[in-house]
Amino acid sequence: MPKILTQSQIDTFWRDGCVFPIRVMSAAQALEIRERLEAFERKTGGPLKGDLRHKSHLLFPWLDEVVHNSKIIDAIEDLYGPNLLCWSTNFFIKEAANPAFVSWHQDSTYWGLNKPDVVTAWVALTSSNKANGAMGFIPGTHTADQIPHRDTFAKHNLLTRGQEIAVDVDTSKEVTIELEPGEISLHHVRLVHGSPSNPSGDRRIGFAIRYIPTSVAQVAGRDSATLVRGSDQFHHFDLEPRPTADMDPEFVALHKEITERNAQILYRGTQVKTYNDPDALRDGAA
Ligand SMILES: O=C(O)CCC(=O)C(=O)O
Repeated sequence: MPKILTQSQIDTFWRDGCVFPIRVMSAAQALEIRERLEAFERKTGGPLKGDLRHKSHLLFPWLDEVVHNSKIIDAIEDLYGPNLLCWSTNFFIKEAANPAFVSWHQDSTYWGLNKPDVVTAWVALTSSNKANGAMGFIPGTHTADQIPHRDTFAKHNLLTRGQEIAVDVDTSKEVTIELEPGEISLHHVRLVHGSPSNPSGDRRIGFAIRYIPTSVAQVAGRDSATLVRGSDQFHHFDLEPRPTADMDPEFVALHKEITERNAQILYRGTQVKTYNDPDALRDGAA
């Protein structure tokens, strides 16, 4: 018996590689999270940058709460069973009238995980729609194996390496994921997806949470994750503690160590590392 998804939503996920919209909090709760983010940004003088955009749930309890949101985790359990880790989180912030975009890609390309049992809950903290650079995907492409990608390091590409699929993508089949604040989409790690820039007058903010069953392992180095449900009998990841205060110095140090280690994984085989560049606005999705 599924916990929150209907059988039809579960079937859609496995058939298309993506299911949406699923409401996991009210619009007012999503707005409150946006306000907390923007209060921090006002205090620190501008948009969240560099490694602060990654694994931010280790720095802010109000994001740790989103990662542990029971409706989200129920949905992940409906797909991947009761023992679950949050492997990572990434903010995808597209500023108003800004050229930032996300090229067509599969998340699995550089993550170093040993199997494609990985699902992203993309949490809309603002509306996300055709007018402000919503994500689009090509249904069914998650059933393909890993597709070759090329690194472009394109200036406005939000991905770590500006990587893009090295073959033609049949965009005639594209489906746009339109979401209201407080809704999520769930997408498979092998799904071909991307998003255009945001020409609108407001920011488009998504918080992407990457969940795995505890049986998944990292093959490209030591790694850590947060246990969000059940128990971990595999011990493939160091288990992360939960923050109780914003930017707690102990957690800031831990977060730095973890994101530096993750950068080694994401950028293996290349000299360029924009992930930890304090001025980078990249989101490091793959
Ligand atoms: O936020 C976007 O537009 C793209 C997000 C993405 O690529 C991802 O969550 O994997």
